[in-house]
Amino acid sequence: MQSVLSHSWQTVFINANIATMTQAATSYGTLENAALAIADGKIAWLGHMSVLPTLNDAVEVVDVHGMWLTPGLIDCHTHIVYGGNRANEFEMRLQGASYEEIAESGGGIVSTVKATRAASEDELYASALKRLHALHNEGVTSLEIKSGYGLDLDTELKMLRVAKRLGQALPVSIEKTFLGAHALPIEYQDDSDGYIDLVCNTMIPEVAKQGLADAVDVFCEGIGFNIEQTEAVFKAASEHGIRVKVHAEQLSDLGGSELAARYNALSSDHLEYLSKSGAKAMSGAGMVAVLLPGAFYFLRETKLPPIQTLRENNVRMAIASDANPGSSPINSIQLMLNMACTLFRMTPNEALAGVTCNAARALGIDDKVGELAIGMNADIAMWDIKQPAELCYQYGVNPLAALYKYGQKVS
Ligand code: DI6
Ligand code: FE
Repeated sequence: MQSVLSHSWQTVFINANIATMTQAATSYGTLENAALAIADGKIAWLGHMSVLPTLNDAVEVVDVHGMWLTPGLIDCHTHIVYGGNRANEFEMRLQGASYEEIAESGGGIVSTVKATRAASEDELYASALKRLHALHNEGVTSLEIKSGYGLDLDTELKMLRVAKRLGQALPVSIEKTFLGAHALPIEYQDDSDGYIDLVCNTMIPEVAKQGLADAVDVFCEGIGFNIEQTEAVFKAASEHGIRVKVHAEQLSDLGGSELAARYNALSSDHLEYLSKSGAKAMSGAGMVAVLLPGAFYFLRETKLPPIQTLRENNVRMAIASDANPGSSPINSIQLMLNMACTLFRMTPNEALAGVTCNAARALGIDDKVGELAIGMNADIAMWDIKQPAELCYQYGVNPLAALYKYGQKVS
């Protein structure tokens, strides 16, 4: 894309170090001692200070004094809209019960479903807004939110409306994902195929009609839905022109990622139990592997996702919070950066790509965000750090110095 001429620039950051995170780049796509210009909410120019054109008086010049600019961070997998919490199950797990045992005895996702159905739209909005604030304060400018704690049409729609409203409350772009096939509601306890029928033939058409979903997701797992049911949901979504993604290979290997690859899925998420053939299929389909270190940590999982196999197969890796009440009650993207490195042994460069360019790709929005390049939205985080690895290395002191959305300073 052609750069915009300097006479139309609104803001220029000077004396900046820039981690552009461009897909092809290694080492953060670093540009040191650089400048970046914004026009019409987009990045109009970036390059070394030595080649910065002469600026006219109308341009706002921000001297960054050597701080680092990165793309605004992207959390590409969250469940932040829900009622109640599951601190009681946390205590049960500390007394020895497993996540699967709790789910099988009527706790788990189903208990959050009860609380979410009972909550008003305003209550759901208020509790989710706090979680969104926490993520935004750490530099998040784009976020995915899933439904899936309603499991009936009205509550699923209610959750998606709340997700949409959250995007109007804060300067964060929200991608909405319909996850009706998250768990089996009690009404359908002995009829999982009947529930999948409802998801495919009633819920997806209505969600599509109301334009409330950018993607459709399925929990493909022993305690979720089997391969045939997952495929039925993928088919219904595809018929309505909605891209799919999957929670797969989290607790066992059912082959959900390979199935998803056949449906041109955006991503497959979790993946601790992903096989080599699953990784190959994902690579062939250009899918993103979304890794969720918060769930790995909170469930005290010991089986690592096959990072080296993903690397060898050139599968792009994203990192997300999976913020949810059951398996990752952690609303922090900065902690995920740290955990991706400490728990998964990813490099800081991979971790940062995981919350920028690769997260954007996992959401199908990589033509707009996730990289600092000419023509991309000016969603930019400014960090008071000396080198990008600090974003992964230290946790607890927030190094965010400023945040810009569409070129406007928002914090
Ligand atoms: N996998 C997860 O990690 C979340 N959903 C899913 O399918 C957990 C949701 C929960 O336990 O409430
Ligand atoms: Fe999840």
